[in-house]
Amino acid sequence: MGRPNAGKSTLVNAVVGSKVAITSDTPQTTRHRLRAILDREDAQVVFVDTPGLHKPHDALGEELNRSALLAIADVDVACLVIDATKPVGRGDQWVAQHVAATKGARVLVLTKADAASAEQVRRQLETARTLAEFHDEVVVSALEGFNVDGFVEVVVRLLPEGPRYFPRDMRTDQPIEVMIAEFVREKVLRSTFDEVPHAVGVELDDLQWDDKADLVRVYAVVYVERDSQKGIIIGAGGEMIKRIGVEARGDLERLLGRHVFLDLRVKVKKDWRRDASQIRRFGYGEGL
Ligand SMILES: Nc1nc2c(ncn2[C@@H]2O[C@H](COP(=O)(O)OP(=O)(O)OP(=O)(O)O)[C@@H](O)[C@H]2O)c(=O)[nH]1
Ligand SMILES: [Mg+2]
Repeated sequence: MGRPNAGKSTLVNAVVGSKVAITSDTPQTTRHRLRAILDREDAQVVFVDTPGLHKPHDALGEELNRSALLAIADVDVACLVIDATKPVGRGDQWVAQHVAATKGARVLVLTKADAASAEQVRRQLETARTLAEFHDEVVVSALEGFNVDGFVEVVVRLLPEGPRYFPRDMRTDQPIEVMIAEFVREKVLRSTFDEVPHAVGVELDDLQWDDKADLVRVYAVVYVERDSQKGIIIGAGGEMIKRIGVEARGDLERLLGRHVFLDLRVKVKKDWRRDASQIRRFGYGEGL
């Protein structure tokens, strides 16, 4: 659990060693709870990545918070993720209250240590420790892989014994269609600024597996809320959407292990973030 942009999804990817969650500089990147599975000989750990808890401004924001709070209800270990580079504030306090209320163990995770000085890390830990009672604490850099193993060890030690819940080769519980739409959305987020990334929703129109050509044809629609946003995403002479497509295709080929033909369209769906049924259609919040 953590504020938007704290580094939760980056940490989850680092833990399982592959990209299961999308990440970006834009707060509220993650829009649904997702599971990432780490399988070892002695343990299987199911990490639950959640949307950042924040003060919601629309129906989408409310859904994101609801989905995060539902996720924390039944975990064995709740991790409070704090960004080492940002002052601990009311947002963190609020998240910590929810972490403190869980029935399982609690771990304080200070991340982005690579971007903070030793002194900053020390002070940050001192403040963060007062937010709740923690069973353990750990400092990591998910981006540089610093102490990610240490984090996993802390979590494994706190887990109760139980069965393997997932097949040993399964990395995530997200359907492939959801991952494809999310990978496309990530590239849009990373190419746009201000209000635009928040107004973007991606829907998969069609997915065609062509075994003979060792190819997957992906037809996706990028939805925005205004004509002006559509113009920004398409860009002058279609430059922007072309670049988004090239970047997304690279990621999708790694994900699917095949050549990918990607057809991207941009459409306007006015004020979709206020529309609960549309939010669910995209699969955001608890819509999965
Ligand atoms: N320097 C540094 N940057 C990091 C680290 N971890 C994450 N980041 C960056 O922080 C930004 C946010 O990371 P995310 O993993 O998307 O954050 P999140 O907590 O999942 O955010 P939401 O999904 O919006 O709640 C991205 O630009 C990451 O590259 C880290 O260990 N070091
Ligand atoms: Mg995230």
